[in-house]
Amino acid sequence: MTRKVITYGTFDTLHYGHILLLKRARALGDHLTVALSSDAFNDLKGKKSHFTYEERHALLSAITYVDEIIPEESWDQKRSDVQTLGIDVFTMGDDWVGKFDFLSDLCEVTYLGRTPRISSTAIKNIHANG
Ligand code: C2G
Repeated sequence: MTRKVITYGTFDTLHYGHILLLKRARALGDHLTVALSSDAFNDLKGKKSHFTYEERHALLSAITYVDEIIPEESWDQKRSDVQTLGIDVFTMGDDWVGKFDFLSDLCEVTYLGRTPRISSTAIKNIHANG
């Protein structure tokens, strides 16, 4: 019986914090789906990503821990994603701790420690300042 895991995010300027999150998420089961924030949803989140959805998708597709990628287009799709995809475990970095506990009637909900001292924002600042 395949134990399916899902996680959500923008994954802009992919970095080792993302990789460590995806590695640990995948280790929670046998299959990892990443719901990748669309460019339009990033606007809703107030996030301007450096790379487009297509570019971010291409990077994630190269990661061995990622088995499937779906678009994240709204805040409200998580419940239907979990049900439709038969998800057993929902996981996010712990900057989101508690925010998605409402899913716990459908699946396990777990939060993984964020990797310190690296973020897409910091990388963009390095890039901007040369
Ligand atoms: N992350 C991490 N360590 C970092 C940076 C990010 O573990 N140094 C994790 C975040 O906690 C998140 C994932 O990597 O679980 C993706 O990070 P973002 O792309 O910043 O995701 P976010 O914009 O928080 O999107 O519906 C949920 C949202 O789409 C989450």
